Amino acid sequence: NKKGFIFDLDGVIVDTAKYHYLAWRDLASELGFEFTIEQNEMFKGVSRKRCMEILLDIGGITATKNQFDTWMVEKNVDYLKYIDKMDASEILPDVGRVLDFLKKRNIPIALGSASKNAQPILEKVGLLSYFDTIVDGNNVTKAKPDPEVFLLAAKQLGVKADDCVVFEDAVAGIEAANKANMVSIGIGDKNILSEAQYNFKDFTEMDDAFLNGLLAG
Ligand code: B16
Ligand code: MG
Repeated sequence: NKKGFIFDLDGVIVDTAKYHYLAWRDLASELGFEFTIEQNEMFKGVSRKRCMEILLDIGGITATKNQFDTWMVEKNVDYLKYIDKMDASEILPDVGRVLDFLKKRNIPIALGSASKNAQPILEKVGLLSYFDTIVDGNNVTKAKPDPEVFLLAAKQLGVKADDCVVFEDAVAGIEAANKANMVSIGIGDKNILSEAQYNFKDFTEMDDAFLNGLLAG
């Protein structure tokens, strides 16, 4: 069967979490409270709106709908300033090697991310042309752990869900991949991503033999 590969963005291809953190921290400080790097862990893989809700919770702030939307826009404008400076040097180790491996074999590749800024980020780091389709926060209504994002990616690749492989760094993303009946591969801490079918610290640990096994399986 034809296989398809789906990559999450933040934490798998690039570490945009550090820029999300700076932008949320700027907003928190403007609102008069501290937002720590530890608290930022909760924001990984989570939609922008949900992050905003959690941030206000942390600050003990009740916002009107108007304030909520204004602050969310403000955070994103700030975030875009950070990502504007990104380039290929920010691609995580060996992501390029794995993408090349798949491209050489004509394997369809999708992005499956919660971010609404996915396309400009891929453009900035020069990886956009690898992706046959991009499914992101602009295309889905249900956030991970709902499998919608990955199921839509499979559909757009023209590959059956069972024949897709997902690379994810967030617990909710692994859960979404499992619900979609896809092969789930955790990138990061295997104790945190314990529900993943396979675990790798990063792509430097994933060799061609493993990738060939996925293509054959
Ligand atoms: P944006 P992923 C996620 O990316 C981030 O991990 C998460 O922190 C962020 O809130 C979310 O994208 C939405 O991003 O504000 O750019 O729309 O891991 O799903 O690629
Ligand atoms: Mg992620």
